[in-house]
Amino acid sequence: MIDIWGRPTSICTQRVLWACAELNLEYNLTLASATMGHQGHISRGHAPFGVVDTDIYKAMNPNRTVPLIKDGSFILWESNAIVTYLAMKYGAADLYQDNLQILSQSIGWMAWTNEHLEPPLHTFVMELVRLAEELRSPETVEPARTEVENWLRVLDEHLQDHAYVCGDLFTLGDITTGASVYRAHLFDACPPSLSNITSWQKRLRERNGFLHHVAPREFHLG
Ligand SMILES: N[C@@H](CCC(=O)N[C@@H](CS)C(=O)NCC(=O)O)C(=O)O
Repeated sequence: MIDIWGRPTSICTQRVLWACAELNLEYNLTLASATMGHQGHISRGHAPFGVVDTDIYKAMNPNRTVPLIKDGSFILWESNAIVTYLAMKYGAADLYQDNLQILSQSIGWMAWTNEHLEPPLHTFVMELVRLAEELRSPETVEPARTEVENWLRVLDEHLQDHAYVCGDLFTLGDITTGASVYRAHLFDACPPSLSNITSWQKRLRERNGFLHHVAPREFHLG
């Protein structure tokens, strides 16, 4: 049984939970966060899940962020590293066809997502949903939208010749990239003209891990 600390509203936690679903891994999830709780963000006066502020947690993850996993005595933080570890240990055939080149390409798409999509998506979530009104900077939203759209055009062109980000088969690269692009859709930042992305997202939406851990709108808009 793998122990996971995180929260369902965290896109990084969603990646790990989706990977567990793909691999049929059993896990125990401890809700943890310094900024979000059952009702929403702390800037609106809501209580956070906590846990991350304890010394025990800091000893496992000095960043005090989520997600974090413990597999036996092995502790790991940083969501894409966790997804990669789980794939390599429990699902090399399922999540990258046991192929070093496909694994490396997947890691490339995961890094691409963190580098290019996540910063502007974070702006959407904070500025349009989570922050209390008086703490918002509305002028940051449109530049974020332009940035997301520009990078999604790169992905759409790539998907012209590929059913999934690394070729004809689903990989761990689709987990990280797919969850973030879904979030972009929810914020109307993925133009319908990007039809290759639309077809790819439709394929991802058939997967149980996506349906349970990423699809619920309240995980992104709540
Ligand atoms: N690059 C890290 C980011 C970790 C991170 O910043 N996680 C966010 C949630 S997505 C977090 O911990 N937010 C503060 C909190 O919930 O206390 C990863 O992928 O794991």
